Amino acid sequence: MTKIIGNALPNIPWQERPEGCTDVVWRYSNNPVIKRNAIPSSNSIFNSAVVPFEGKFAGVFRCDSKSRSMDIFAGFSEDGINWNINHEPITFEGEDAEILNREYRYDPRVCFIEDRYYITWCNGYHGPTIGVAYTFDFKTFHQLENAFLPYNRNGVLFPRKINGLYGMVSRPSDTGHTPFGDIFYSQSPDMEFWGKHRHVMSTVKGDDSAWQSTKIGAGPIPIETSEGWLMIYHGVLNSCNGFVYSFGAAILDLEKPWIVKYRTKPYLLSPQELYECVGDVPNVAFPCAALTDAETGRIAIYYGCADTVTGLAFAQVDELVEYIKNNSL
Ligand code: BMA
Repeated sequence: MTKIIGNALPNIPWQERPEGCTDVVWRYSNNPVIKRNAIPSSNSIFNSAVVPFEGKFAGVFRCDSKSRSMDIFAGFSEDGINWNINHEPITFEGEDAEILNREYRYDPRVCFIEDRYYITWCNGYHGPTIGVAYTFDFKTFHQLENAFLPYNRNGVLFPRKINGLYGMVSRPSDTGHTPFGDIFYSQSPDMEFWGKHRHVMSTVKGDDSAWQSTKIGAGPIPIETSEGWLMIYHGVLNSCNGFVYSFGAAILDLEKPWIVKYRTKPYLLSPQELYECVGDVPNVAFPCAALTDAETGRIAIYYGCADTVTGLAFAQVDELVEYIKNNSL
């Protein structure tokens, strides 16, 4: 039986798999949990990240405004389902005005490492790259150097040092709606200088696993388990109506996370419900966070739906890992 290596989270949001459902990942019946207009200025709230915080929950949310600018906002919740999102975006402190200058910010991830919460996001700096900051309290945020040169997206930290170095996966890309993209692993002694880059995995060519044939990108912070790092990631198919974003999962080696042990051939969840198929960008299921309870093996996945609202889905770690192994490419 696969175990999550981590903390218990007795108040994890949870709903049992619905009767008659055979899927390994199932949706919350009251989706979406965050509506597009949850704050007065927002056009849409999606691709957002949540963590346990002081016995409750906190998060960083992508709220696109009604002028269609993209920024990230802190928010808080008693139960992980009902959220109070600040009406003003996060302002960052830091050493260098050049780096603090805001072009745009989107698709945040939040990762607790050692004593603080690190935030990574897609940060505009002459094109998209990976911004990095930390906070202790979700009130004051300290911005560090951008991790990489442009162009890059989907920078996702690992929750502990591996072989003495911080680890991050990312997806080198281009300035636009990138028609390619593989996942790479990078390492850092100090969260500012990143190197020792390793290729993790590529798209799948042909129609063997078409949902991940155009580009792939890491989603939530990888979950440490007794079988390896459980990495939930999105994959993109290019249809005659444009990109379709689904998600699957891989198991990576614990000490060498660039080694892929298993990787799902079928998707785990694809856009099928109305709120995933209809919105500003139709047919997008884009996971950015997962809560876990090491005691029960429960996983709650937060994902952006149609670039408009935020949904919640659930899985049980032992079932999920078993499924990944039995349905691996
Ligand atoms: C990607 C990012 C995501 C978005 C997706 C689908 O390139 O911009 O934020 O969810 O496209 O539009």
